Amino acid sequence: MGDFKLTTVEEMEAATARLLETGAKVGADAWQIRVKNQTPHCKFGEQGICCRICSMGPCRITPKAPRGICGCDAHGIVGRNYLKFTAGGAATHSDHGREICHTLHEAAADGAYKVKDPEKLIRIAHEWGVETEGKDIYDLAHEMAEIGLLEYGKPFGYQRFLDRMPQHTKDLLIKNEIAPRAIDREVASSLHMTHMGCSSKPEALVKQSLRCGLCDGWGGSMMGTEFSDVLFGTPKPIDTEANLGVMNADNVNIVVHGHDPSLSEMICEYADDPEMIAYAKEMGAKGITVSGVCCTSNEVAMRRGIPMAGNFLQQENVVLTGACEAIVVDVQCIFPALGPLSKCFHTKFITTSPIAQMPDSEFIRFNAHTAAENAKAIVKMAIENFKNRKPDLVYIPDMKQKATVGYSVEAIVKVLDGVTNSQVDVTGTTKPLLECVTSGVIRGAVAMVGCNNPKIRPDYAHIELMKKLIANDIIIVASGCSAQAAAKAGLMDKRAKDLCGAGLKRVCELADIPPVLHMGSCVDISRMMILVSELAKDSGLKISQLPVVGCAPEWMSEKAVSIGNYVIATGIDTFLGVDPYVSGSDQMGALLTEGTRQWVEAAFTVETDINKLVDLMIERIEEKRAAIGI
Ligand code: MSK
Repeated sequence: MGDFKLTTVEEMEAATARLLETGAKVGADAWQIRVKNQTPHCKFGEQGICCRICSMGPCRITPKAPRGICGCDAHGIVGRNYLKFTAGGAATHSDHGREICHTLHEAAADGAYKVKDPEKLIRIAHEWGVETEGKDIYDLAHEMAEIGLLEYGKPFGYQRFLDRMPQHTKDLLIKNEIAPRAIDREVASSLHMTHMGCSSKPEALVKQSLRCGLCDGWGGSMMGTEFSDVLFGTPKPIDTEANLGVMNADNVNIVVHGHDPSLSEMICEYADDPEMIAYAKEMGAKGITVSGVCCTSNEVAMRRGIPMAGNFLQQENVVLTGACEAIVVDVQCIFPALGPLSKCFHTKFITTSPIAQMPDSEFIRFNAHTAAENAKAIVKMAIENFKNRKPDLVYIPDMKQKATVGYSVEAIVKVLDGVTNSQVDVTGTTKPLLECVTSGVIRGAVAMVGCNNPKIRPDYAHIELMKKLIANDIIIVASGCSAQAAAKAGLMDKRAKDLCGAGLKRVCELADIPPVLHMGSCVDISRMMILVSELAKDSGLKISQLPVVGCAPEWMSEKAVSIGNYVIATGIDTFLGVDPYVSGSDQMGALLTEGTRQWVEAAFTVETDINKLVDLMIERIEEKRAAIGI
């Protein structure tokens, strides 16, 4: 292994503690302080048994008051809260996908946005039955963008991408009235069902949660991913670095944060412009470093190798380094705390979307028409802010790891072509991967996703679970902040193969891959759905029979609940390390952890003890192997 060593959670915590000392000097607030102020949490909220959907309450369920004023019991209240949570997440991801459709609609040969992967656009057009022969690629892009936008409000039919599912999965969803219709309809129907005096039957609420989640994963998110690839390129393996040490004290540091790549792609473009670099030098810096936080970071890391400064609970740390000239955000997972925190330093906190407007920020409204000039203005603003840095506040932890990222489905299929012993040509399919699984060289796969949550020691669950899984020859595909936790620790360095069991290590060597494959951002969990669908089709098995599970050990957002719903509705058992506020209803608990199997052949497992969680996953993978006789 040479000098390779994982970065430990303890080392990351020590770096954070040092940064918090700087924060204390300047009177900065921090999430660590706010967590203390907010605990213990409200027990009613934690159990999901507080209802405030009408103004007769708020009602809270207790042994003495088992029903709300309207007569709704705990099961109905927990169920409605769960569905609302899902609808919030599905709306958020899908609106991101809608923005990408609009960006595609703006693409032009001489414009800021171009079509970088025309083959993919043509492939999707063929899937959707759109004539491509003799069409200008930009005319086709605009036509496809419009068809995509209609998926949000079409009056009839299901989401087009359901045709990518194995027939069995699609039939099951249609039969059980879970197949998602228009995206906006599923979100609106969910809010209709949870209105006072509508659904209070847990089965109905859980079924709609699954359907609403599916309109995200197989609708809005999938379009977000696919059309981002068309616009910015389908990811291929690329080297980058991760953790706060990627920031450079000599350079102007611009940190991009959020989710939508339309903005960050442009920022990266201009930060690389020789004219801008010369301007930075004129202002006393040696250059410009762009790094990222959260899923915007995943997007630009996968396509450009832009380094990842950190994940969700590290967003304040980038400002606390005192070396951040601008933190530029688009949408989702952005702490409003960044406004007041930036005021303690010289940092410019720049919001850019009407969807995410925050106090104490500078708002530069970003849109596809003015993308180039907006991005240029932001980069200039950051450069001009370099002189305002206070050198005595600058401390960048010397902590970073190498990572190889960019494993789209296309890239995974390509890199694994080399590991087959097959006599027949199986290149371009998932069959080489299946061979590794059926022979037992790889025992199975885990899709690790989701956020950080102060309820779990940050990154600890992600990293410890991954270490144990790879040691047991279980390959990991990761996205979102889970992927960044892996990269920060060093698990996306190819040398991490030495931490694997003998089988997975051999595969990593043959395919020249790390044992944890970075599949992208939160919307890119749709890539994982495509991969399992291909595995099922190539093996002749049902998705639910594959030795594959999902896991979100530190999740926190509504989007994560929506994701969880579509992952189980696709047929994949999913393991959560944080309870989704359903402990107040045994009926809801039973439905989510077992009852959904009758409709979608998969369910959740909730286990807050991380050691037990990983053992349960390994057990489930081995059970699935035994059931299909491998
Ligand atoms: S950014 S949703 S904290 S994974 Fe996609 Fe990370 Fe969770 Fe946001």
